[in-house]
Amino acid sequence: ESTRSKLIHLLQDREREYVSGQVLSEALNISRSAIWKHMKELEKDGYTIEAAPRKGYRIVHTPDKLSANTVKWGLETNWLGQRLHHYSSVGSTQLHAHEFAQQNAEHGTVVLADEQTRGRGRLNRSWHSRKGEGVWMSMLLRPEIEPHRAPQMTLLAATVLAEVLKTHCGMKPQIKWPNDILSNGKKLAGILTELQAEHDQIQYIVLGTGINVNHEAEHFPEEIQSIATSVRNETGQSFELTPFIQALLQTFEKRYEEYMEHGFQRIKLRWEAFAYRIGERVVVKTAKREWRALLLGIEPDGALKVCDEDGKEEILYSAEIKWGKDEDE
Ligand code: BTX
Repeated sequence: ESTRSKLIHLLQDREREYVSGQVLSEALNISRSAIWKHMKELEKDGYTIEAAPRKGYRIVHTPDKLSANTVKWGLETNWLGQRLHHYSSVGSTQLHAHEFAQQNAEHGTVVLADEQTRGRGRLNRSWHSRKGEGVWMSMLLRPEIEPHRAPQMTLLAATVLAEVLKTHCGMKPQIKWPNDILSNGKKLAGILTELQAEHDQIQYIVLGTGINVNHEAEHFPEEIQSIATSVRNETGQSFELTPFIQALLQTFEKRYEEYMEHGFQRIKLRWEAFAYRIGERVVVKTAKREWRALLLGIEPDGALKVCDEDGKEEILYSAEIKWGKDEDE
């Protein structure tokens, strides 16, 4: 844990009370003038700090503003997000993460932006990423697994998103295989997993997540208004992005380690707890064809299992599922 985040912890533990420079300097093992410098940095990130002679320091206001510092301070992870880059506006956080990866950035590096002007989805689709209203984030991962297991990372990320939306926001999210997070059938978040592999080895994965948090319904572009939703839209409540992102990173790190240690089985169970439309009739679409099928569930490796109208079962590694309104798309 960095000195900064320890400092934030110390001040936040005694909410609204003064902590003396002496106490801070002893707890952190740095000089009182170094403490002063840290306080100035905190103010740059939007904290309001009160310094009173003989009493010490206290936080009067914690900023909602997203920055590398506000996310890192108080972040309880060992490796995920300990290297963190934040931008106010980018084309796509995915591209930045790929660049960092090629410059040998370490496992767990995170890229965040307030806004994306060219946010992307799968198959070159675009991802609307309005300024300050959502989590637009890419994580650089260097897992030691075989490339064919990379799609499991998408399912892992989906369970983490669903879990955090449930515990942090009190929602009942659903997962649509492989990568959509829905609420009441509308799209709340998406995941984009991009893999760089060579000689049958994963070099790195850039895992992008886009979550609509504080959008009002009319903030979405017209063409997706009927299919998109946000946390605020669903719960009637807005959420500060910083603690939400911290919860995501903390939960992701925990589940990732569980996956590395125990394999996909436990993730699968969690995934199934949130899975949507299992046992129901849907339309399945692949690059080659489109057909009606029964959604049976996922296989031990995360692949999708469906059954066509003649009772023939099939296992699919890449496909889209449609139902209801979007069946006719
Ligand atoms: P996807 O291909 O499953 O979904 C893309 C489709 O979703 C679009 O064609 C559109 O219909 C719809 N859509 C676009 N924007 C939104 C939105 N904000 N909310 C709901 N529906 C929308 C999903 O791809 C993967 C998205 C990953 C986004 C993250 S954000 C951080 C990172 N950077 C980046 O450029 N992409 C990822």
